[in-house]
Amino acid sequence: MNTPQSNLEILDAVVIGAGFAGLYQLYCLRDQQELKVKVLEAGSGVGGTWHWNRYPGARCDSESHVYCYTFSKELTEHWNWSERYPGATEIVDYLNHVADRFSLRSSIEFNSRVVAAQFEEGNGYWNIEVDTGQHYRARFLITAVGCLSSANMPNIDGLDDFKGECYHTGQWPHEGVQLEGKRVGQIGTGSTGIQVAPVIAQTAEHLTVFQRTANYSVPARNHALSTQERNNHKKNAATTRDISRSNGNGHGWHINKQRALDTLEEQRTAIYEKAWQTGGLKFRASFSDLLSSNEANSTAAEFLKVKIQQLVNNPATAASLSQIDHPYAAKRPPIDTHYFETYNRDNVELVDLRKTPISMITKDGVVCHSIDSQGLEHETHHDLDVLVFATGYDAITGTLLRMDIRGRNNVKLSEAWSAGPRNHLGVQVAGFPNLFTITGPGSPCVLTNMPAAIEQHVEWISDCIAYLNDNNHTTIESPESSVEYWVTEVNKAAEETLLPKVKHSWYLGANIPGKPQVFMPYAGGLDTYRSICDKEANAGYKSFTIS
Ligand code: NA7
Repeated sequence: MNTPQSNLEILDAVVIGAGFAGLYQLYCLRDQQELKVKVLEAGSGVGGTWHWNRYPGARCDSESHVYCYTFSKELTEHWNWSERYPGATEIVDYLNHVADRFSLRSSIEFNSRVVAAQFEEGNGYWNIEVDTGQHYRARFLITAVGCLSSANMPNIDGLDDFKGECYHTGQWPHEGVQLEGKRVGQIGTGSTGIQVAPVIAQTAEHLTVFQRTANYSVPARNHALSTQERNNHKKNAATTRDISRSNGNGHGWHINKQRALDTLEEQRTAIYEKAWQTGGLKFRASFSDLLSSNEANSTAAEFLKVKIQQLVNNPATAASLSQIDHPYAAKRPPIDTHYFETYNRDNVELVDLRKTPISMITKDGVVCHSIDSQGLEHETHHDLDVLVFATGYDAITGTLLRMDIRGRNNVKLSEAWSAGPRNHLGVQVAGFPNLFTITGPGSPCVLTNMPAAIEQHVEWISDCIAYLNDNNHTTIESPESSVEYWVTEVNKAAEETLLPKVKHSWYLGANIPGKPQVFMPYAGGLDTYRSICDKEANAGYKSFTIS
C-alpha cells in the first residue's frame, strides 16, 4: 500500500465500527489504558446495525434491561428504557448517550468506510485504508463490524426492471418511507419480516407477503415499562448481570433444568402455555433438551404450530404458515407483535412460494407460477408499488470479507477463509497478527444476547493488549495448530445441538449463494466460552505465539 504521509495517522489501535462493540472497545483502550485509538465508522452516526435498520417496527428481541452495557453503574442508573424491548431509535439514542457521556465522539471518524487493511511485516503495524483516502497505521486492528451488517439482496430475475420503490430493511431510509395508499410486496419472513409485516399492514393499502420458508414465532408481549418495573430492573441489575454471565445465552434468565422428555404431557403443555403468555425468547428456555433432542423439540414445535392455526382464520393461510420444516429455534427464532393475526386483515395476503415460486420481477410487480393437477402452468402477476426485501444478511463473515484484509505474506482473509471461517478462540486468525475480531465466527455471537457477548470479548481483548504492553511484547498471533484445535471445538459444540442439522440457515451461510457452508458460531454457550477464554488469559495466552 503506497501511503502519502500527509494522509497518515499513527495510532496504537484502530477499531472498525461504532456500534455496541466499537464504542466499548474505544472506552477500554483509550480511557482505561490511555492508548491512542481511533474508531472508523462507515455510517454518519453511532449505532452500528441499528444505525441502518430503521424499518417500521425495528426492535430488538432482547429485553431492554439486558440489551445494554453493564460496565458502568452510573450509566445503568441514569438511563431509562421506555419499553420491554427497545426500538431501533431508542437504541441509537442510548448509544448516542453513551458516546456523549464518555466523550467518545472525538475519537470516532464517521463516514469513513475501511476498504483495506494490510499487515506490514517490516514494522509489525497494520496499514488501514479508508474510502476517503485517509490512511491509519496501528499496532492493533480490532473489527467491531457486527454480525448482521451486510444486507443480502437476492438476485431475482427482472429486479432492475421494477419501476416502483425498492428497499432492503437493513438499509432503510432514515427519513422513512410513505406507504399510505400503496401496494407493498414483502419478500422474507425471518425475524425482520415478522416484525415489519404487521406495521406495514397498518399503513399500506395492501400487503403481499412472499414466504419461502414458514417460521415459528412467539409473541413478544412488548409493553411500556412502568416506573416500578424500571426501578426493579435497576435495583436487580447486578443480579441480572450475574445471571446473564452464568448461562449460555447472555440473557437475564435461567434455563429450566427440567427435560421436556421427562415431563408429563399435561405439565409440559402448562409450561409452554405459561412461556407463551410471558412471551419472548425465553420460550426457548422452557426445557433443557429443546436444542439437543429432536423428540423434545417436536413437543415445542407442535405446541407452536397449533397456536398458529388458532390465530389465523383462513385455513389455507394457517396451513402455509404452520407447515414448518425445521425444529423450533434451530434457526434464529423470531418473536412478534401480532404477526400471525396480521393475516386476518382484509388488506394482507400470503403467497406461499413453496406452491407458487417467484419466476421474475417485472416493472410493476412480481410474477409467481404454479402447476395444476393436470400439469398445466399458471402465472399470477402481483401488482405492486413498493418492494420490501426482508431477506437478511451475509451474516457473521460478510462484512469482514468485504474489506480487503491481508495478513502475513499478503494473504487475504478471503483466501484464509476460502473453505469457511477458521480462527482461534473466535478472536484471532492464523497469519493475521494483532488482528482481533469482536463477536466474529467461532464465538457465541449471534446465539447470545449481543451486548453480553460483546462485553466479554472487548474485556478479553483489552486485557490481552494490556498484557502485551505491560510485558513489552509487540505481537500476538495464533498458530495454525491452535486454530485446528478451536475449529474442532466449534464443530463438536455444534454437533451436540440441532442447529447444524437445518441445512438452509444463515448460521451456516446457506442463504448466500456460493458461501462455504460451515456452522459459524460457537454453540457451547457463552458461560463455557468465557471460562475457556479466561483460562487462556490466566495461563499467559499459551496457545498463542507472543513476541
Ligand atoms: P433472515 O432470518 O435471514 O430471513 C430472511 C428471510 O428472507 C427468510 O424468510 C428467507 O427465506 C427470505 N429470503 C431470502 N432470500 C429470498 C428469496 N430469494 N426469495 C424469497 N425469500 C427469500 O433475516 P432477518 O433480517 O429476518 O433476520 C436476521 C437477524 O436479524 C435475526 O435472526 C435477528 O438476529 C436479527 P428462507 O428462510 O431462506 O427460505
